[in-house]
Amino acid sequence: MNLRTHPVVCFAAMLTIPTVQAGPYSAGLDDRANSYDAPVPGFVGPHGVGKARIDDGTGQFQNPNNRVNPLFFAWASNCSSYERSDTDAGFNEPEYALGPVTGDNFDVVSLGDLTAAQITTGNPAGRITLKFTKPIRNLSGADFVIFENGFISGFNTGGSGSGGVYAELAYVEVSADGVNFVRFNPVSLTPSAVGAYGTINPTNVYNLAGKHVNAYGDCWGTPFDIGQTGLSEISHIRLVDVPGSGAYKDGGNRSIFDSWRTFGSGGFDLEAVGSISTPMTFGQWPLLAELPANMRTTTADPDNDGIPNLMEYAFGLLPWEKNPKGTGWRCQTITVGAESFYEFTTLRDERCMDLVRDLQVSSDLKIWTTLARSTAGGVFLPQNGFTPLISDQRVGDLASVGVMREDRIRDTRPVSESAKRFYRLSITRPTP
Ligand SMILES: [Ca+2]
Ligand SMILES: [Ca+2]
Ligand SMILES: [Ca+2]
Ligand SMILES: [Ca+2]
Repeated sequence: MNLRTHPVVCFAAMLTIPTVQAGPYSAGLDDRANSYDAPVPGFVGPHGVGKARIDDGTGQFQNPNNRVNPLFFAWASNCSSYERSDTDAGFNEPEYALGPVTGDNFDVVSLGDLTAAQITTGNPAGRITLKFTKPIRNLSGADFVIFENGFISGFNTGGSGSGGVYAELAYVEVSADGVNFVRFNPVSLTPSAVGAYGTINPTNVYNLAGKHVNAYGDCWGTPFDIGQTGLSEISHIRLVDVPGSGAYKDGGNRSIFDSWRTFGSGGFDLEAVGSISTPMTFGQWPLLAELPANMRTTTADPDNDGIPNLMEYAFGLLPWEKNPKGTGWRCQTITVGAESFYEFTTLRDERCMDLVRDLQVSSDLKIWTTLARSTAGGVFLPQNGFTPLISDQRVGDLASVGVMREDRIRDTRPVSESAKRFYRLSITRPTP
C-alpha cells in the first residue's frame, strides 16, 4: 500500500482480534540475532543501522550521511517479465525494482491484487522476474535480500493488533536458466484473515518476501539462502504475489493471510533485490568505485589505517573506514591440557575468488612453508603434511549473513619445543 494513493485508510468489516501465537521467525525490523531470517539493513552509517538516506523531494535528505549497505555486491539489473494481476493505474513500471535500494516506499512496482472472484476463476497472481548480470552463488548464509515497502502500522486493525506490519507477501522462486524455477518453502502461521489494510505479526512468517519494514525512514530487507533450494548458483529471481485471502497456501498447506484486498498499489510492491553472494575479483570489487580514482590500487591505503586495499578486500573491511591496528589477523597462545599452542585468527570474505591465502612457517625467516591454504574464498585446508586444527565461523552481528568468516588455525607443534618457528600470513593474487 502507498499512502500517496490512499490517503484515507478504510477499515470496514474488521474482524475481532484473535489471540495470536507468535512464531519463532524474525520481527519486522532490526532483529539481528534471529536465527531464521534476521532482516538485513538496506542502509548503514552514523544515523543508525537500517535508517534510509532518502531525498525528501526538496533536495534535503533524511539521514544524509548514511549509505547503501556495502554488504551488497550487486542489484537486479534487468526485468525479464512483469505481469500485473489488476488494471489499476500507477506503480506499474518494473524499472523501479532495478538498481540499489532507495528506502523510498513510493519507488516500487506493484504486482496487483486479485478479487475473490478472480481467485475462484483461477486468474494468475501478479508476478515479476528479475535477472542479475553475474550469477548469485550459494555461499554461507543468506545470498540475496528482497525489499518490499511494508511498514509498522499504527492502526489496530489486523491479526496482530497495533504495531503489526502492514505486509503484502509474495512467494520467492529462483532459477539458474530463467526457465526452471524452484520456490522457497513458505511458512505462514497467521491464524486468520486480517482484512483489507490489516496487519500481520511477522514472527509468524518465513520464506515469503514482504514481511519486513521498508518505509518512512526504516529500511530492512528479507534474506533468502539459495542452499534451501538445492541450487548452487542462480541468475533469476521471480516474485509471485500472494493474495492474502487464505486461498493461497504455504508449504504445510496452511492458508496465507495478508492485507487483502488492496487497491491502487495492490498486492506486493517490489522496491529492490540485492545480492550478497556475488563472487568478485579485486578489480570488480564494488567498494573500489567509491574511492577516489587515484586510490584504487591494491597497495593504496585511503583511510590510512595501515591496511592496504587488497587486505581490506580480503578481510571484508571497508577501505574508507579506519580499522583498529591489528584488524584482520592475529596470533594468540592457547593452552590445551599441560601444553600451549599458537592459534591464528583471520578474517575472510568468501566472495573474494581471486586470492590465495597461505599461513606459512619458517625457522629462519628465509624459507617459508605453507601450513594451511585457502583458495577462491574457501576454507583453509592443511598443506605439506602439517595437521593444524582448523575451524571457521560467521562473523558480524547479523545472524542471517554468513559470507564474512573468522578462521581459526591452531598449530599442532607445542610452544615448548625449543627450535625457532616464525609465522606469517601471505595473501596473493595470482596473475589472471
Ligand atoms: Ca501494495
Ligand atoms: Ca547460502
Ligand atoms: Ca586501509
Ligand atoms: Ca579500513
